[in-house]
Amino acid sequence: MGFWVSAANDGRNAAGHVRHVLAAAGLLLLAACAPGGRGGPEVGPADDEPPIHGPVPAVPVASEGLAPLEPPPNPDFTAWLAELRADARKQGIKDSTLNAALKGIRPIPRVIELDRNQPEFKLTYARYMERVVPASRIEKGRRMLAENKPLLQKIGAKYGVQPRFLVAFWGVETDFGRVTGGFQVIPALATLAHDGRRSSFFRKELMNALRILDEGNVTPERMVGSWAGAMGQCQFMPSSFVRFAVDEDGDGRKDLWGSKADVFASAANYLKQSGWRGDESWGRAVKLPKRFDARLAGHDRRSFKTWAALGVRDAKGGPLPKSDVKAALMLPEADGGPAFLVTENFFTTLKWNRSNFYALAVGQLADALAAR
Ligand SMILES: [Ca+2]
Repeated sequence: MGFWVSAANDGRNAAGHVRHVLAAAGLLLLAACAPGGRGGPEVGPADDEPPIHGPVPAVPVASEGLAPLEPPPNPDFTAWLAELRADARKQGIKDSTLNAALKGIRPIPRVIELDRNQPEFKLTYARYMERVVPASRIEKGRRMLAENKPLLQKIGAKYGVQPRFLVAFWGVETDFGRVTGGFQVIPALATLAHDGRRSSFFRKELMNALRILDEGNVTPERMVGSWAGAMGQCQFMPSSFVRFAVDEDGDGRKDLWGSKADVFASAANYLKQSGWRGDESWGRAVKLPKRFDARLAGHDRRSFKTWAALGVRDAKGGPLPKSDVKAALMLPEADGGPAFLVTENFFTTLKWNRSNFYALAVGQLADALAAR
């Protein structure tokens, strides 16, 4: 899913780094879609559009690697495509699907440009939150929650994911289905798979995308997404689509572009399979005592009781709940700034998108949707 802006590169591991490098390209796409910057296949968001994110499947970095940065020479695209096609056919994908999906496709130079020019940058936490959870998004999210209430409640109960979280993911990913990316996914993934930088990762995603077409879920024309192939209203990468997408409305197609039932259920299924706890929230803002040892922050879980004994208070300075629920201390800014105690659903959100900022945005948007 989303290869878009995420500024919280906590550097935990190389896979996270890949994700963040990929995610960083989002700003460029946003810039590319600014008025006047439009051209080629993009029909993306305006330049003031908050960034979009999404789950990204694990990248086996050791074998894929970020290096070498200079791509090895690739065969001519047409020859490469013929070989890919033969491989897809061997894997059981129908000729009719391959004809429809691959006929006449060409590499998209813009995709290479976006993949190559990923700046090192960092948004501050405050700036990130302004962009991802503006007041307008909270307002719209409340409206969406109300308008889709029966459907969300049904799906929420079935999968064990609270409706406010489903709406929060939907809002942060695509502004509730409004901005789903403007690239044809097959040519975009073919461009990246043919290119030398992360060929094997994107080739697998391309095969999964062909499989999705082969199942008749969507036509190649309607299969649009981000420049790196994150698709539909919840920005699933093809591998996530194959693993988690659901035909909830029962029309025989998993339609993550046009069916809200399929979108909500697929997101809920992803979260459920990743360990979501439907009877817990995600965490809360807290206040630290003066001269607090910031080295206690990180992924180590301690009970709320233990945190209270360490002097942590709720955000307004009151006592923490006397609870045995385990939480980790998250300090999104290096020095000072806000502090949060986060519980298991926060870490499940990191499986969707490995960015602390992202997970804090989803949690706080979900809270804002519930508060009136
Ligand atoms: Ca369906």
